[in-house]
Amino acid sequence: MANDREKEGAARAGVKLVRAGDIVGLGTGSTAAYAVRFLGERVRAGLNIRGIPTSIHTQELAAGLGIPLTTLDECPQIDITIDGADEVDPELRLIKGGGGALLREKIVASATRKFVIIADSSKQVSMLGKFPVPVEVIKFAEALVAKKIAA
Ligand code: A5P
Repeated sequence: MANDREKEGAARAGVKLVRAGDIVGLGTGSTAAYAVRFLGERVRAGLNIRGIPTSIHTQELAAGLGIPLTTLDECPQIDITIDGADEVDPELRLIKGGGGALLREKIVASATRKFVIIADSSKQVSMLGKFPVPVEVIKFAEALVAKKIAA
């Protein structure tokens, strides 16, 4: 419950950074979902932005809230991305991808000018690693990646 209030507060603060005309990367997970909902409120109040979702789940949520969506093909430069994290250390290093959207999240992050992470205090750790590090592998590279990880 307290974590939910923190997620909500972080999401509100993140969404305040979005400006008219921005292409916005939309993260995945329960914290990012708060941000998508707040962004939907701003869009319904007249804010002109387009979103690029990092998962099907976020795509459906955003579309249902009336947020106009676009693609990396149309807009290869993203102005701001708002996303959650699984762990954050004091140097602001992250573990991400626990929600199953790692590949798209990394692609969107790499195309983003401003990357905003929103997280509640349960995500703060002194050292990364309690949360398992997610690895997402395409079928083509499966055997090779398994071998490299084992090594
Ligand atoms: C999605 O793949 C992750 O990177 C999420 O951002 C992460 O799992 C955080 O999710 P919650 O906000 O639900 O904790």
